Amino acid sequence: MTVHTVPTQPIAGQKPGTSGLRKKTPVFMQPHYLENFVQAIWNGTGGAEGKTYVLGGDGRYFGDRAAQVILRMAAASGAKKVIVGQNALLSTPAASHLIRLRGADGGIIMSASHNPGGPTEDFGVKYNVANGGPAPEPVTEKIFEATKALTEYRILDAQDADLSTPGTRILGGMEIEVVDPVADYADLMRSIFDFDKIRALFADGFRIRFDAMHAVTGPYAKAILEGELGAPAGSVVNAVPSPDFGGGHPDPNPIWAKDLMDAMFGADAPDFGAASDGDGDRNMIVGRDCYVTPSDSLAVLAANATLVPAYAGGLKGVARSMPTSRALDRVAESLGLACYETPTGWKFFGNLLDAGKATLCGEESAGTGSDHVREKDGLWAVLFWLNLLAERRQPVAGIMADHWAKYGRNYYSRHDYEAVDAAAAGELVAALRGKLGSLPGRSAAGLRIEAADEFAYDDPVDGSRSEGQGLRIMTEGGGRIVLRLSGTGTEGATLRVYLERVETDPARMQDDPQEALAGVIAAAEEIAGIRARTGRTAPDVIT
Ligand code: VG1
Ligand code: CO
Repeated sequence: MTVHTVPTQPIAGQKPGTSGLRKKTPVFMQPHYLENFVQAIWNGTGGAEGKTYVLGGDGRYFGDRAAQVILRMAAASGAKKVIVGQNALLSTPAASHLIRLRGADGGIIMSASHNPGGPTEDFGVKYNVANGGPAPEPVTEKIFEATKALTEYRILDAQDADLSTPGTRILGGMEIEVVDPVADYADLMRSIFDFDKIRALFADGFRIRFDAMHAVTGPYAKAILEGELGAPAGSVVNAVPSPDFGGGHPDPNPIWAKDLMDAMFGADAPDFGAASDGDGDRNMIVGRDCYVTPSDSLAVLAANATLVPAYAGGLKGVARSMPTSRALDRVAESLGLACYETPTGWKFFGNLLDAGKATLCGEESAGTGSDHVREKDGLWAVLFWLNLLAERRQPVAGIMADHWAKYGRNYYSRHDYEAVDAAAAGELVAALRGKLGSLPGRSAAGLRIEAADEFAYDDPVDGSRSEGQGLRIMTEGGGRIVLRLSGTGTEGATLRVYLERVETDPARMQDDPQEALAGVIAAAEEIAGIRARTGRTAPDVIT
């Protein structure tokens, strides 16, 4: 087997975003595109020589081909070993766990997460570091710098490695260990939750519908929920990962998981519904006639954490991304816990988890997780809910009502304007940034603005500073408007507008968040001129 050193040139735009490098699949399939980025990962992280990596992905189109390229490149650069999920499948949290469990130097996850997959949809590559978490900004910065200085990449000339059965193979001088993607992850879940209690819940007739959205969580949910915990066969739907996610959009929210919403709000609804995304790190929670927003779910998990064996001793602290609602802060305050506010993206939680400053973290985009891995974890969140339902034996709606009565309710919604003209979106943000200083003291749509700024984060562990992390406008009565541009889209710009308002009077709580937020929505429009600047009359997706 020969090692080829292939001359190449830097390819513009290989800058990792919120979560790795994401592009349209045909872009990733262009000559040298994937190879350049993988070589830049090695070059930006001190080389692959002697290293052990974990490799897997969410099963989307091109993942099987990309895995073979990455393996041949790892072998050509002298890696010692790559641990690969069978058929190149690993959910993101399972990959994170495997890196930690095996003490690997890092890992590559082939996924564009909640973005659709297929020949004309999206593909992505993310590099995780030795703690199991997404590479932090200083590392992604080095990788990006390396993409700009490439002159060659190294790749082995070899047949495809057999990834279809567990076992050890040799590729050049490198060992490939193909592992069952589920087994180690299932062990970890067993060590965190009270499986006996959850089994008893199902034995009493509790019904769940878990929608794997044709994505990677299917095999995990089947094995754990149906196989081990005794949920009736058929509780997990859309359980077979498909390269284009059954033509769907594997983003677990009320829009893209509409089937699940219909089932949970229909006649004879199950007791509990859940879904996860393409790579299995997101979760959606819905009770019978009761959708739980991700921000509320995070707050409920924090408030009930001691019901779960692994967290019975209490939490060290909690953290949320800046746009996530402040429902978590209320729980933290009442429990006397530190509550950290980080920029969007899981990479910012890693240091807090490593330093033991936080146990539980979450984002408004349906991501929750804890210090058991260094990624958000969809199925973990579902098992957490099941554990607390098994303890409390109350409907989800009852748990939410109790929670709001005790802590108040943070009405919350995110309005997304997708594939907006990138220049127009940039101008919108620039114009708003320019007038932030003049907003405090003024009113918009009858709401008094108390403060406005652009969020920057000083990491309390390594001292690094991340600027330009979203524009925040605080209104009277604990309301908030946040605007930022997405870092995971692959077409034009996606403008995210996050809206929040607090209600502490149970007598004034209402059901529909859009109605409860009408004033804040009007204020956002008046302040930012979204319609005029984007040419849109309404958001594309409201969650
Ligand atoms: C989005 C979410 C963010 C999440 C990221 C990755 O980023 O807002 O909270 O961490 O996706 O999630 P952005 O930059 O588009 O707003 V996943 O499940 O796609 O890895
Ligand atoms: Co994801």
